[in-house]
Amino acid sequence: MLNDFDRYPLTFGPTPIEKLGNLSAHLGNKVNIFAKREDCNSGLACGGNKIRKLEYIIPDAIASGADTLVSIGGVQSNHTRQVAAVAAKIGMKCHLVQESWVPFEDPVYDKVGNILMSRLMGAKTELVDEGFDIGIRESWKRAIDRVKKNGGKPYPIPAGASEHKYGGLGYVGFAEEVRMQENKMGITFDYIIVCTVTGSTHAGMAVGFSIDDRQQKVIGIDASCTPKQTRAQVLKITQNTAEIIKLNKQLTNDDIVLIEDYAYPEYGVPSNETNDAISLCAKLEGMITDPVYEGKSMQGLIDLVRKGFFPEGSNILYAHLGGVPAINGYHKIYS
Ligand code: 5PA
Repeated sequence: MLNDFDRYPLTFGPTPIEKLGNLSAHLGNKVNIFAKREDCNSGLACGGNKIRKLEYIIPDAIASGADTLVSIGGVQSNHTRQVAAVAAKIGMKCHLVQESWVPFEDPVYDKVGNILMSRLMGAKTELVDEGFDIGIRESWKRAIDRVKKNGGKPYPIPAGASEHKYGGLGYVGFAEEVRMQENKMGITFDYIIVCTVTGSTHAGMAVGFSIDDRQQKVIGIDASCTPKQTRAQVLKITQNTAEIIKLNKQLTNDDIVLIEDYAYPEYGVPSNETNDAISLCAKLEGMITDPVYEGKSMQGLIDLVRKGFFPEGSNILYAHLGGVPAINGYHKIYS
């Protein structure tokens, strides 16, 4: 499906799938839970889902003759950290707009974790006092103009590398990779759990798993707390991605499964239940999830298992998309 597209290798190769046996047992062995470790996909600054997406975007950036990647996210954005790492690796400059998406007060929030790593990799980090929005932002447009004015050649990468023409391709590849691994393992995953915010991870999976009619088994757990906008963006990227890969199937709103119940109290702020899930998973599996994204999808997974959402005996694949560096900004919750 992806043979027509250039790919710039930034990952180690197929990510491992491991059984979360202790978590499955803790939940009564009614289902078999596995994790696909996208958080271990690359040596570039701890990796994560954006590295897989960027593999299909970077060839276009290089072909454009750009010298500066310009992107945007919250102060503790994982995405911007991964853009900074890729810029360093390919020898480009990097300008990051870091907006105040999260109302979390801590004196070190804008100094540790992701933003620290981005600075270490040479990115310019511009702090902007604007609230959360996954859409196209004025601050980002201004940053692109400023790079131009200063004689640079910007290559714009939107929030989460999502609303980019090639943003969905990486996770189409994820589905192809899972099918290959299923063949080797001799099992089939009945459900795939994914944390959804800017949408191209979920969208790519919906397209990729539609090949064997599993798009409605991709269960998006919303972490944006603005689910209407997130759902609309997932659908748009799904349809765009389906078109460019010439999928001969029409995917509609019914093909996007997005559960809204776990994003509270708001984007970037964990609930007590999210923190319980993070702690349970850490203690049982030694697997760390973060308070903004993966902790919420882990909470969703655990709650859905407890509620009997999945038929007994189901094989469930939890996509661990990365995000661990942000926990440093939230140290006061966990110390
Ligand atoms: C992010 C996103 P999508 O944005 O593709 O829906 O992915 C959600 C997601 N897990 C899931 C982790 C660890 C993530 O970092 N992060 C954003 C960021 O700025 O870091 C784009 C929001």
